[in-house]
Amino acid sequence: MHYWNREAECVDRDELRKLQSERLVTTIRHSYENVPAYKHKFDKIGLKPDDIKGIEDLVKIPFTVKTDFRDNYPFGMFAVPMDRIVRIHASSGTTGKSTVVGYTSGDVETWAELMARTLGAGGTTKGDIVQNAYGYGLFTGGLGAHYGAERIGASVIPISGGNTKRQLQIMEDFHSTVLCCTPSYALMLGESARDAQVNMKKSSLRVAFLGAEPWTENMRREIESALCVDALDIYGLSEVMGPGVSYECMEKGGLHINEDHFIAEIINPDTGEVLPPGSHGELVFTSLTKEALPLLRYRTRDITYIDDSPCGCGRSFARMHRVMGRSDDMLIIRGVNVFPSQIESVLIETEGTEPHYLIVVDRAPGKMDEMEVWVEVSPELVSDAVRTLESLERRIAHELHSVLGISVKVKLVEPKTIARSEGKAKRVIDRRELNNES
Ligand code: DLL
Repeated sequence: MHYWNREAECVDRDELRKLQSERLVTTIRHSYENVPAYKHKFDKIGLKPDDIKGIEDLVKIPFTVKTDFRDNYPFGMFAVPMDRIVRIHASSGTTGKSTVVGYTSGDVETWAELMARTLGAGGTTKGDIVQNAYGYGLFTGGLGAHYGAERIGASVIPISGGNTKRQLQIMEDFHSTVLCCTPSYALMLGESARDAQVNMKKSSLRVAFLGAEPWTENMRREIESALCVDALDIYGLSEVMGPGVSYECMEKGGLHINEDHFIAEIINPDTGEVLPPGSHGELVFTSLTKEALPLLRYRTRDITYIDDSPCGCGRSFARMHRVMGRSDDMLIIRGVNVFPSQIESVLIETEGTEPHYLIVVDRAPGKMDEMEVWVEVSPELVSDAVRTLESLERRIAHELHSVLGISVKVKLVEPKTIARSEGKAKRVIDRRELNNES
């Protein structure tokens, strides 16, 4: 039998609302009493924890945003003493400072349960062999999927990302039945399998749990046919927990939100106004059970809509449509969050370059994302030896790699070749065409 917590996932929606209200009240008190940043926000508008009596009072609570993490870097958002923290993860922040998140042992337990639900919704059982190609490390993907698979009792192969040839070899030799990785990596594995003439129809692989970056229905079709699997979308973000926030079932009609642990809202990103179910807008989460890092109305910047109609699978949790875009300028390159401001800060500190640059992102069919940064060199440098220019290129690429954690191609261009703009500068050309379909 595959893992399925029916009691939680098929809960009656009236009961769910009651549970959310109770848990919200506890979370508010915990946040107010233990996180000065939250207390400060409440006090500033004269809001008392007692004013929040249930979910109907949610709108009174001020939003939390990514910069709150930066302002309280590294551990200021934690609501428990460090001796209760058993795990720390981090993801990129807007200015190069990471967003740091912490977990108590209770939080790690909850995370494992929610990831078990996620993998269970695609039919994972303890008999499965899970090839976990999400990166292990500060990124939440690797350990998140790992603990979920272990919770089910499946056999986990902690292979982490990269080394495609080896991935395919292990997949064949170990008879992996489940794959966890980013959708772009799944595409690449599919392409490499085809090139190496691996017959995926004969492979044991059955299902893939893909997330950490936006993808499309077209990509789903390609991955499903290249790898001969069901490809399911999984969503999450470090601040909320990591993967396991929402997950697709085999109906493939949107991602069920783990509503007994998180309240989701959709707001107008410009005004902050809460929008009714079915409206497109920015996704906002409030955590209900988190101990180390309670999150109150956290603005994800992810654009989607919520469908609370019943699903054919029997789960009663509302579904979010696959993420359709972001309301800020964050790029996700091979699953890694990248802000143009991080690139800008590297260029500003590099002598010999002008503050004019262009970021070009592309993804050839079946290939991984590529990022190229075009940088104008200073007029004085143009006449210099090719060697000087090459070394400048290498220096910038090296610096960008150490700041972003991914490799980037750098192309030096002549002065005044990057188009100037009078309005908002267009710094990014994203050719991945993710937004042309839903
Ligand atoms: O990407 C957590 C994760 C790991 C999710 C593995 C799924 C699988 P962060 O690095 O903090 O956390 O990045 C969070 O990634 O706000 C979205 O913009 C984007 N994202 C995550 N999952 C999806 C998805 C992990 N399924 C940011 N579709 C989020 C589209 C996604 N975007």
